[in-house]
Amino acid sequence: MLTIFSPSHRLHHATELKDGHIIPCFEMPSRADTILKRVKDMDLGDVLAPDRYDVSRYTRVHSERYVRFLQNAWIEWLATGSTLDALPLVWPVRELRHDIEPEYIDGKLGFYAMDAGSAITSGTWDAVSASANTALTGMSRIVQNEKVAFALCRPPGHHAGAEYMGGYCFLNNAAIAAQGFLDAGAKKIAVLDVDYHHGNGTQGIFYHRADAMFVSIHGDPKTSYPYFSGHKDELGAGDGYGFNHNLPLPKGTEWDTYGDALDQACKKIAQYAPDALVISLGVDTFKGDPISHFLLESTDFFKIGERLAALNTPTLFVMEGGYMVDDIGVNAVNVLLGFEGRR
Ligand code: 6XA
Ligand code: ZN
Repeated sequence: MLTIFSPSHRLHHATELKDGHIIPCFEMPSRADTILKRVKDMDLGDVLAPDRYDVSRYTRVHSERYVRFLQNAWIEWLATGSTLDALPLVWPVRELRHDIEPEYIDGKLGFYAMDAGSAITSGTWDAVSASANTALTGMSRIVQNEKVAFALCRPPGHHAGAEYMGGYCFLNNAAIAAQGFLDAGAKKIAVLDVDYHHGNGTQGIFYHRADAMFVSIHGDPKTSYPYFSGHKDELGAGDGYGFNHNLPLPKGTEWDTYGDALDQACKKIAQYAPDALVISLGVDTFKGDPISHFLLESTDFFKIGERLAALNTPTLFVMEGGYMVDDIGVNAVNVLLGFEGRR
């Protein structure tokens, strides 16, 4: 299996607010480097650098003004005299105005963010554009007849919506790649999100559409981040009604329950019969993950890959979350080895 990887991911190295402290983000550069090392140690296949793509590929799923904001935010932040990470402090909730984009960077940060978990730093744009290009390159290889590819994206993307960042995500790599498949001629595409956290951004991007099915297995939002999406009754709207499926599971879920949910998800996807499948691959479902609450073992990740392979559909894996840095390489690559029938 081909892996696409860019060292530019290291340009994004941010902080986050946790328990009243500003700490280095759990979403840190060593994550992707650990996975890459495991890809090489296990001889998964060739590792390629991403091709370059125009921002017009990103604005197929994000608004132009949001992408412009991401490109300019760091310069605007520096102009205020700040030198530390740019974090939002105020949000347009409920009855507050969100029809006028603020002109000042503090306002823009809140306007374009769902949380304070996605600090912008000097290298953020270069890293997130390389990450989106990583997913697009994997997509393009599959269009050129590769059966499967692994886009080792970092930063992740599934919380990023059409017009907002959040949860360590800026550009929605999986959605950009899914749209890329459609633009290259696919009629139907499915995105299956197996990260511990609901992929609210991907859901939102495709919520009104029938040409993209979104299916997600995740921690129940009643008790897990992102709290405000991922319930069972979110089934899509308008033309998209019936093409969105959420399978929330309680904290403490182990393989047996997880495997049943995965079977249900695979059944939905098989019925839809997409031309290609994008997997939002989070391995924060691991029992040792520091910020998540499922209890999968490292060997369970092989089984995820085996079940996905049985769908017999061209498949692009797009890396999302997973924070137990020592084990993340083993767990992510176990999914890919399982897909290839290697254990
Ligand atoms: C709050 C936790 C964000 C979760 C990020 C994640 N800062 N998403 O793993 O998949
Ligand atoms: Zn996650």
